[in-house]
Amino acid sequence: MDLIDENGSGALEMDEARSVLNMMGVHTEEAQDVLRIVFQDSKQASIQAMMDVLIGKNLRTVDELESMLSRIEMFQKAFRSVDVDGSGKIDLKEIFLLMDHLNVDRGLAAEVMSFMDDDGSGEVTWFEFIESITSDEFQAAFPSITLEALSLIPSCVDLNPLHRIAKQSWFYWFGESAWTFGY
Ligand SMILES: [Ca+2]
Ligand SMILES: [Ca+2]
Repeated sequence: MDLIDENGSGALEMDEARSVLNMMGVHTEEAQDVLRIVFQDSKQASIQAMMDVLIGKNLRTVDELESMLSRIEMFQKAFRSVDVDGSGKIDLKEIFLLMDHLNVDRGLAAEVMSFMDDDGSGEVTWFEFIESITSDEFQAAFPSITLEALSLIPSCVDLNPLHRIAKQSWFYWFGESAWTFGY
């Protein structure tokens, strides 16, 4: 699943482009300016086109852009780690797991969920995730749930129930030695 380019067209729709800018730390008026330019003659845009504007208008340096791009990778990694079952959305169960990982009181899970789940669908989409994590209000309310902390959560493999069952079977079949092979 490509989180950024959901329909795999290679080009970004307006809301996808806005979320990319959001991840890169380009917000509000600055983001509006970039989007206006990039979408002037087209209904779609590429990340490259947005970077060209940021550089062309001297809004960012090349070095800054590099670290901005690595932030996008952090967002993707964080989302994939939290979305344990790979459904493309985060449910309450997965919020519980994330709170356990960050040592945050599970009692706050419902609050975190209702903050992140902007449309009240019961699940947090990729866009809702970005909107929350980049929001000052969210950071003020849940200071330990940061992009940095989330991106350090180990890959979902360890949490995946199927993988855990597989682990138990290996242990059953091969005993202690299974662990020494890195399973
Ligand atoms: Ca999920
Ligand atoms: Ca939702």
